[in-house]
Amino acid sequence: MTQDPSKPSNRRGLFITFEGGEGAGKTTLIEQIVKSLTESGHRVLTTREPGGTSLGEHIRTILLQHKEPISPYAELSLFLASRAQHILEVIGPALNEGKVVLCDRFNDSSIAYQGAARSLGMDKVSQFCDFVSQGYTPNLTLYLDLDPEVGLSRAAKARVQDRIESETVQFHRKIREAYIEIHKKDQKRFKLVDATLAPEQVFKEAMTHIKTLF
Ligand code: Z5A
Repeated sequence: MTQDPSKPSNRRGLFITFEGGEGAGKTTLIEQIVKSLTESGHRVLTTREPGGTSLGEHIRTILLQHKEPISPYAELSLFLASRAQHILEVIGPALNEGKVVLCDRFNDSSIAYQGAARSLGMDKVSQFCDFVSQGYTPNLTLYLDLDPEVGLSRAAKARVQDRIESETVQFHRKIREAYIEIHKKDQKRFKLVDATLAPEQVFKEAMTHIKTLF
């Protein structure tokens, strides 16, 4: 029987997502991984959430720059809308073509930020994420664990704070606690990497997990 390539279960590529609080070092790590995997002959696609598509980038601007208060339910819906389009236009096709997809944030961000920090409920948000992501579960998630105060100060040095970054430290602490809870529940997929280490060490640790996928 011929397999339907549009089904996530028939995908040929690998889906790796990156999670962490502000300034944890995801962008820095992804750049190193792309270089390494490309040099080893893999076809790699990097993308990010919210964003990754034309619709997603519009949504990103609203989510990060909107000046009026946004309902937590509206906020979650916007992140999920961006994700649905991202899967349709970018993630699904790349996986079906056999690429290694490196995605900066995915479902676990919604569970930690909207589920825990915005108090919508981690289980509830997880159910919505499962519905919207249609079976596109990451093969591996690398979570960069860092004290939020250290991450926020790294991010502040790098650029101007956006709407979510400017939340209280308490808000960011809840996000870290949520990620650690996800790690405890799903240690096979969701790997914790110590983000206090120097970038080369973070990269080395990340690659030990990635190599198990090939
Ligand atoms: N969000 C959400 O609420 N719900 C959702 O479902 C999704 C997202 C998908 C997206 O912001 C926001 O949306 C985010 C979550 C929320 N919250 N906020 N704000 P974004 O994409 O603009 O930002 P980010 O994902 O938080 O990334 P970031 O702040 O740019 O951090 P990063 O990519 O993890 O870090 P970096 O740019 O690699 O490094 C930051 C600085 O630290 C930089 O100067 C580096 O040189 C330095 N760095 C990096 N690694 C190290 C190490 N190892 N040691 C020392 N210094 C380092």
